[in-house]
Amino acid sequence: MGAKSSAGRPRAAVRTAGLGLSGAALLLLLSGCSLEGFGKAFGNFGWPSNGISLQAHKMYDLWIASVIAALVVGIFVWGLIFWCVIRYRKRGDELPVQTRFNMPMEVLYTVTPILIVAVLFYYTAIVQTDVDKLSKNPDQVVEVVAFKWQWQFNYRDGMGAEAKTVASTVGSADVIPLLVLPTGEKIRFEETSKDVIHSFWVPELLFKRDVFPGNVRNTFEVTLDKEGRYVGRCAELCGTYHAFMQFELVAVSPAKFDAYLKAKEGGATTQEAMATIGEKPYATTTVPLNTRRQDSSWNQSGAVAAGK
Ligand SMILES: [Cu+2]
Repeated sequence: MGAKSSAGRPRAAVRTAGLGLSGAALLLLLSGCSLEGFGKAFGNFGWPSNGISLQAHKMYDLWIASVIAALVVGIFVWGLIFWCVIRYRKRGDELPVQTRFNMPMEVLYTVTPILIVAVLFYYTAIVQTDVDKLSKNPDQVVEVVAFKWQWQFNYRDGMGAEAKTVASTVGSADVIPLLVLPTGEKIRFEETSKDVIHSFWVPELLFKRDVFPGNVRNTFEVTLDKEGRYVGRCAELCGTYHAFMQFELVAVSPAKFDAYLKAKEGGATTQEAMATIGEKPYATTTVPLNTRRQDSSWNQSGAVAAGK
């Protein structure tokens, strides 16, 4: 009897594992075999799906693939738990066989998690390296200058602090600065701050990087793949008017971008240059905050209590 049941147990475990794996494979198949299709079918598993850069899409894929790996392991473990609960449920008052020091099992449940973590680490390292990768010859170089409490964007003729600015846009309390950039090109950002630490953040890039004062020049690159207008913010609390530090990323076609930059180089203002490429001259995703405190904009408890 003993020999028969010990041969049956591993087979049942293998069967449960097989069921779990084929279930996960079936789900993937049904979702159209793409990570994006699978993710969309399940609400992207909480990951922002509105990325607008090649880097953002890679991060999305890593997340969905990690969740699938977790689900496969989860289904397998749930299967084992339920199998044990049913197969070894209490049948009498007799003490079951006590097993200890099962070497193969102990090796298995030590090696398996290490393998899983190693594989997840491997793909994370690949995607992270890719997101952080700097090309030798970026198509555009933009110097991001942060200051209390606005942004200046300098279009440069080369890389590094020694390169020259060919055109620039600066924000004010009244006008949100527009960061016009082309799609499909490698854009390199070089960040520097005039005062304290700020952080350049466009939510749709799924990326932000701190902007340091002094001789630290943080750099990163993105390749945009979706035209449109996206709000940008400062993501590092930098003082009283931190919330005023908004800008707008305007992703346009390379042809439009070239025309825009040419107009700027010719001395046009940002608004005039936007008009020449048929784009709205001011930000559309956000508006400057009202700096003047009035009853209507000063929403402290006093105004509320007064019924205004
Ligand atoms: Cu800031």
